[in-house]
Amino acid sequence: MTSPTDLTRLATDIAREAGELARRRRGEGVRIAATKSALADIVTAADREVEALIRGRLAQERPRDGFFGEESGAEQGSSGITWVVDPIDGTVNYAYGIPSYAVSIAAVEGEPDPTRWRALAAVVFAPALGELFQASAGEGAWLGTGPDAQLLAVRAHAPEAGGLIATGFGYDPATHAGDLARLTRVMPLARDIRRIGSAALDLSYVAAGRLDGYFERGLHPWDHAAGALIVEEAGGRVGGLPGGRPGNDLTIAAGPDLFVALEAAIAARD
Ligand code: LIP
Repeated sequence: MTSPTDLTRLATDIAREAGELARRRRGEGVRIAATKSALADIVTAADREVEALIRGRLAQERPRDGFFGEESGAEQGSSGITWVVDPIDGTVNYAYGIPSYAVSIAAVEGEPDPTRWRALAAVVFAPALGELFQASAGEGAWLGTGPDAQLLAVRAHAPEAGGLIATGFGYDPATHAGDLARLTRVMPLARDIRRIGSAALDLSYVAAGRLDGYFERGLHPWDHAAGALIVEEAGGRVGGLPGGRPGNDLTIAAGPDLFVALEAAIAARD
């Protein structure tokens, strides 16, 4: 059985290659290839090209593994391992020329179901920012690789000042009232709010102590698969609806103390 660190090493090599392709294509100009769930939910030609590169390299290196990607769908494997991939997380940032976008690659074992899988390896690479976050199950979470890598730890929560909390809003305007109501319930816990526009980077920043917490409704498995393992390996908690796993209904990530407060505030009803 391949070790989590071997899977992370492979994911790191592929993420670096994919991220450089994304960065190069950005410099050449971005073409919107289609819209998906709403007019604001775009996919660029680079999203599709980067995912094809990732999928091809994984098929070459590990042909028996499954694949679950944002742009090209899912394919069951026979090895018990599935790769969950967002080729460019933060697509709107990417299209607008904002550098906060990332290649997100996770390897999970078991059912390719986010409520049941166990994450083994995770890489979030932001090529325009030159930062790579990675984690292997049981081996901690790191910024960078090799001897210069920095071990990550979530920030200890100081409730008196409030937390620096990130969130996001769905592409569908019909969901905004609920998102804003949820934000209103969280504000008493916050010193301020950040809206970065990439769930993979939001989660990686919680792991790095750059954010105290993050919550968002409407994420897909490829948005949170890698970042969730990075948070957990940095000593944080990741969940969804009370007692649940992260998912489309809700994703919450924070240090242990703030996680409990966020979960309660979001679940509270007036
Ligand atoms: C994005 C997420 C972000 C969310 C956006 C979108 P994409 O993923 O990373 O947190 O607010 O609505 O879902 O579409 O750029 O891969």
